[in-house]
Amino acid sequence: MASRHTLCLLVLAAAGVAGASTVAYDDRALVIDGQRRIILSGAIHYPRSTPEMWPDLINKAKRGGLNTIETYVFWNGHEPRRRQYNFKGNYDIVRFFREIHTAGMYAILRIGPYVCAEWNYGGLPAWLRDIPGMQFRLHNEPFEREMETFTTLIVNKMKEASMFAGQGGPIILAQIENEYGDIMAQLNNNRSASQYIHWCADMANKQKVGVPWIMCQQNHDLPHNVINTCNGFYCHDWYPNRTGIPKMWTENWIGWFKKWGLPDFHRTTEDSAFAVAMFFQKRGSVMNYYMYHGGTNFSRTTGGPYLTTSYDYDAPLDEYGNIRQPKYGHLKNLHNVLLSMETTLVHGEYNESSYGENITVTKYTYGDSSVCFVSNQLHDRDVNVTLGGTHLVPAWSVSILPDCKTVAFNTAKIKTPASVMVMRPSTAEEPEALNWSWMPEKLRPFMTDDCGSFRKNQLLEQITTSGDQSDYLWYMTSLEHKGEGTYTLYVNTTGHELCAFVNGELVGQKHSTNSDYAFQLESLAKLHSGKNYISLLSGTVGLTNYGALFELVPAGIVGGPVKLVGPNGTAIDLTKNSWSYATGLDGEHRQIHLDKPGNNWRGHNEGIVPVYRPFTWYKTSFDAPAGEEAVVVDLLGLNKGAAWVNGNSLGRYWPSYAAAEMDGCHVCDYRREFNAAGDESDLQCLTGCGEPSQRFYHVPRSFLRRDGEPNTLILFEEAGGDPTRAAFRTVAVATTACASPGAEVCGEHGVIAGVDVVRGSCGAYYEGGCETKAALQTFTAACVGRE
Ligand SMILES: *[C@@H]1O[C@H](CO)[C@@H](O)[C@H](O)[C@H]1NC(C)=O
Ligand SMILES: *[C@@H]1O[C@H](CO)[C@@H](O)[C@H](O)[C@H]1NC(C)=O
Ligand SMILES: *[C@@H]1O[C@H](CO)[C@@H](O)[C@H](O)[C@H]1NC(C)=O
Ligand SMILES: *[C@@H]1O[C@H](CO)[C@@H](O)[C@H](O)[C@H]1NC(C)=O
Ligand SMILES: *[C@@H]1O[C@H](CO)[C@@H](O)[C@H](O)[C@H]1NC(C)=O
Ligand SMILES: *[C@@H]1O[C@H](CO)[C@@H](O)[C@H](O)[C@H]1NC(C)=O
Ligand SMILES: *[C@@H]1O[C@H](CO)[C@@H](O)[C@H](O)[C@H]1NC(C)=O
Ligand SMILES: *[C@@H]1O[C@H](CO)[C@@H](O)[C@H](O)[C@H]1NC(C)=O
Ligand SMILES: CC(=O)N[C@H]1CO[C@H](CO)[C@@H](O)[C@@H]1O
Repeated sequence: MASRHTLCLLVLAAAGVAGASTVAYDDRALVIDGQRRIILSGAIHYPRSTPEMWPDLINKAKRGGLNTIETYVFWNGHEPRRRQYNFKGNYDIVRFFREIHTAGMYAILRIGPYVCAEWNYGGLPAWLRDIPGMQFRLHNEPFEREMETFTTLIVNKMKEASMFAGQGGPIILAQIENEYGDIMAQLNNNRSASQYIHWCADMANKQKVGVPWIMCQQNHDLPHNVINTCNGFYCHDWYPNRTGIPKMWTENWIGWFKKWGLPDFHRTTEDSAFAVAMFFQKRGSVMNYYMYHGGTNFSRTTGGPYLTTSYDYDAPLDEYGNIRQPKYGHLKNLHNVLLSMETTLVHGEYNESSYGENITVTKYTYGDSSVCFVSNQLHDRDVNVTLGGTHLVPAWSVSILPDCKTVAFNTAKIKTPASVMVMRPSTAEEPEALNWSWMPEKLRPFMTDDCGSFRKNQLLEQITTSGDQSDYLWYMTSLEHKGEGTYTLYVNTTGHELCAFVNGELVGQKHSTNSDYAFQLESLAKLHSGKNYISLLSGTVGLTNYGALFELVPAGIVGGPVKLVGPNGTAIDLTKNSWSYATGLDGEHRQIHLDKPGNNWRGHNEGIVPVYRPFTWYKTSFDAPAGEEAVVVDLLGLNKGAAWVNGNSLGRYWPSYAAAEMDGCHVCDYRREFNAAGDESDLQCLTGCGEPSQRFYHVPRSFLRRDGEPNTLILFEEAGGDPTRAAFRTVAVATTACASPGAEVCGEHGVIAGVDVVRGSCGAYYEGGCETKAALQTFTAACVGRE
């Protein structure tokens, strides 16, 4: 039985790589070369890792039992300025699809080009706003022209590289727009929105890509020439709103993203498997994990509003590309069971029967083979179900019986041991302290209102003014004052952070919280007789990426008010003053992060660097840690800023921002509907409460020089921190306990009850054994009784 299935899979896999394929569909499945197929896919966003990481990530996905890789396409990464394109490095999209092809996998191309994705502006370039008459994602010529130009460019690139299935390439599905149904609802099904979504479908179909076009979350007003798909934590109760199209799940949210100030989200392995099994129990046939590898990287343009630099997502492959157990292994086992039943699932006659409230048995029958699913959706009760024997089905779980007699898989019974991530010093000994040099950010030019690029008697919106070419925008003004006076300065801003300088002195610094971007800064302002200068530096931490008309969500000191209020109540309103504007910091314009010669770094080898000094650049050199393990830099002690290694952006850092303490940090029960998007009281399985939202920052190996040449780390610290505690570490993955299949080594609440040594097959990733008794004793002594 098993060997027949293995053979069958090999033949199908070979068919997937060789030559041109046709892709069609019917009400059950995608039909590739005339055969209905089950698609098990995982999202990997190419810019969130490096080209050097891609083959390993893709191959791990394949070994995890997937046959398809999915990605969005990131417009503002590819076209940062109008008609100036970037397809290099981690934006080399054709290379990414070639890697998928080389691995013998299928691909799903989700062009959008609006992608949401917790990505700056949802992937739309900020320069779009400068085009007259522009309305994002509605029926208007300026938007549609730009969208069509970019979509055509991507399609043509893929065609030139023969990446579509009909050309012998891996792409079997393409997506246009993204979750627009939700936006139409927010716009009350406005006519312009309806015209737009139909235009999108027609424009896409004109591209002649030879594979079906999909639209996710388009449950209403669905154009006739696209397939509607589901996104969510669960999609078993969702059905496509048309006959003749298969049930597809484009985003199975396997975890969740993190914002500054929030702890880590975890979706349990049991519940993740439950959702997948339920989907296939209820006639699903195409499923994609969002994310399979979330990745790192958020440079300025890649992070969404207030998102951490890590986009780990609790995915089966962690931020660094390491296998996260037991999630990876448990889902792999599930994939293998599902694929072993492929023919019966996509052809079988479907019969569902209830065995009591929330207990469902589904039987697929095809010829003389039948496969069964038994689901128990009760939250608190295990049940015995009789089906060719009696089977205990735990609460909130699904059992799969490939012969309708024996249970091959239960979603709540994990046989894969867990892994833990260990951050190790980069050398065997504690690393030698790094030698730092430093340089102040040149603020002086901005401490008067003389050097701006233009003036206006108005407080302007930040994105319009800066074009998002920098996180920072200066608002500078001056006023005459008679005699000395002590005032309170009030500035209202829509976020995300603000620094106030009065006559060259920093008087106040404040930032938004993750739930509320608008705030008021209040600080002391001492005026002297004569001319006084007020300079306000506004900063963004990623732009809004979601919602109807999200391009109208403002940033910066839009309209203020900005005023000075004296103790006697006298108020000086500066809102309509003459404000002078400048985008970006001096150090950004001079590209200090590239470490060009001629910069006046101070204090090298003198051991004196100022700490807790705002607006300071720091530089150090370091040796690349030996080995192949992922490298991180621990930035504990720093406050907020940005980091670069050898000129490569590591993204924004903010280790001073601790995650909130929440009830959900102390409770985790998989037997319930998971919801990370819900209100706080509903959250569970959180970790890292009270700790920095992000302390470790990924340094991809390809950023490092290997031949013993020194590497350079440059930090821009804007709020004042201590770089002397920074250190490089490598990330090791350790297995906590290794259970032989079926054995339950772990005791209650994840306490290690015993340590065993297993040869050969403890989860497919683990090979070999442990040879000496001493090792076993050491592990036993160190581990038993611990969590
Ligand atoms: C649709 O919404 C857009 C954006 O709010 C608006 O400009 C337009 O007038 C609306 N059209 C209709 C027909 O309501
Ligand atoms: C799809 O949904 C819409 C809105 O709920 C409904 O009007 C329409 O009848 C549905 N179509 C099908 C084929 O189910
Ligand atoms: C579906 O299964 C139930 C329970 O086993 C059975 O009574 C019924 O006849 C089946 N229906 C069909 C159409 O096979
Ligand atoms: C069955 O499931 C539904 C939907 O989740 C839930 O509302 C209901 O309370 C469940 N019934 C029982 C007996 O648990
Ligand atoms: C299921 O059946 C087994 C064996 O008959 C029995 O020991 C167990 O208590 C039953 N469990 C439940 C939840 O009914
Ligand atoms: C009110 O207070 C301001 C600031 O201290 C001072 O400059 C001003 O002269 C005061 N006005 C009156 C009428 O006292
Ligand atoms: C400015 O912020 C304060 C404090 O949040 C608020 O009370 C006030 O209404 C705001 N003013 C305006 C004009 O928004
Ligand atoms: C730091 O500088 C001191 C003094 O020049 C030197 O002895 C030491 O090796 C340096 N450390 C590193 C890590 O470069
Ligand atoms: C770690 C990483 O991949 N960083 C990248 C983030 O994105 C920017 C802009 O595309 C790249 O320059 C970085 O290399």
